This record gives sequence, C-alpha cells and structure tokens, in this order.
Amino acid sequence: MLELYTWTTNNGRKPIVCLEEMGLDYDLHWLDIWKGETRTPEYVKIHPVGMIPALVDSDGPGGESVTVWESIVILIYLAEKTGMFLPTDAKRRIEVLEWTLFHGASAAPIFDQFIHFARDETGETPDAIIDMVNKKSQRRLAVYDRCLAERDYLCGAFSIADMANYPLMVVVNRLGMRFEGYPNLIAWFERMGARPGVARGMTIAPEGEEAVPTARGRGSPTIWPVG
Ligand SMILES: N[C@@H](CCC(=O)N[C@@H](CS)C(=O)NCC(=O)O)C(=O)O
Repeated sequence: MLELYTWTTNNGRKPIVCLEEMGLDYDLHWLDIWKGETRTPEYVKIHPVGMIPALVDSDGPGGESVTVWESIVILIYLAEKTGMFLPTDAKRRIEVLEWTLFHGASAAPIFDQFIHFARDETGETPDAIIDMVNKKSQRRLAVYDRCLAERDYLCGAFSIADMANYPLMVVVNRLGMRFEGYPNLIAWFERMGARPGVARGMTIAPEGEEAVPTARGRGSPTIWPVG
C-alpha cells in the first residue's frame, strides 16, 4: 500500500499528480502545514524535517516498507517502481533528470521568492527585490519556452520532468505571473492542464480548502510585469 502525506502546495501536488498519472492506488493523508500538523513526533519519524510531502510504501524494495521524502525523490522512486515516465536509455534518462532537477535547483528557488513577495500583505517589499525576482523569473520562463519550442513536453515524451515543473507554474500563474511572450510555455501549460491525471492531481483538495492559493497582497500583474 502507498500512503502519501501531503498538502495542497506545489511541492505537495507533485506526488499526487504522479500517482494519478500512474493510475496507482494510494491513501491520501492531508497534513495542514499552516496548523503545524507536520511537526508532530509521529510524523517527524516519517519526514525528519517535518515537511510534506512524504510517501510510505509498504511494498518497497525487496518487499520491505520504505519511506521516501523530498518531492523529486518521490517522483524518481515511483518512476523506478513502475517503469513509467523515466526512460532507461542512459542519455534520455539524464535529460529527464536534468529537467526534473532544474525545477528543484533553479526554478523553485526564484519562483518561491516570487510567491513569498506576491503574497506579502505588508507592501514593504523593496522595488529592487521585485525587479531582481522579475528578471530572474523571466530568464527561467525563457528557458522553458526555448526548451518547448519543438516539443510537446520538456523532454519530448511526457515524463516526471513535466510533473516536477508544472505545479509550481500553476501556483505562480495563479498569483499573478503572466506567461505572455512565451507561447511555447503557454502551449505546454495548457497541454499539461488538459491531461486527466494532472488535472485530478491539481484539484483534489481537503474539504473547504482552495486547490491552489489565490493572490493576496502584491500578487498583481501590474506590480509583477513578468511576460
Ligand atoms: N524540497 C522539499 C520542500 C518541502 C517543503 O518546502 N514543504 C513545505 C510545504 S511546500 C512544508 O512542508 N512546510 C511546512 C513546514 O515547514 O513546517 C520538497 O520538494 O519536498
């Protein structure tokens, strides 16, 4: 049995999208990060940092139970377990891992700042910071756009690279980042959203919770003229 501990954030959505795309059965445990539900002693035994997401597979390697944390590692684990969405051919596999890690190492650090400042209700974020985050965001949007110029998905065929990168793009878009000027990125964004597994993975939510956070504070396209 697969047990997923998660929440509605972009990191939390990656494994839900993956499990839905793979058509696997799993138990979903929502842990409200805003109520500190990830900080309990029981959960810290599963995820040493006390964060979501984490996956427990009672039928792991050698038939033994295994715990997996870090969203990208969960994607890789599930891909290796099922043989889906991560090529075995060495060159194609490297490319998928590169674009998967591009999300974690290059895109997320900047887009997470965008999210932080876009949701800042104090209005005290210095313009120089907004300008810096905008410039770095645009560079990353252009990278996606170039990559997708002649492909439907980041690595040609749909893969864990798309599942790693897409949920964060949904969040920043919802918070006011526009993709105008990046037509290939927009086409991919729409193509991803039209996949039933991705759509399910992005919309399943605990009762009364928004599937994706809405803009507050400075999350306005006029203040964030990206695109
Ligand atoms: N690099 C980690 C990031 C995990 C992460 O930042 N989780 C956040 C939600 S998106 C969390 O659990 N925050 C709750 C807390 O810090 O207490 C991953 O991709 O799994």
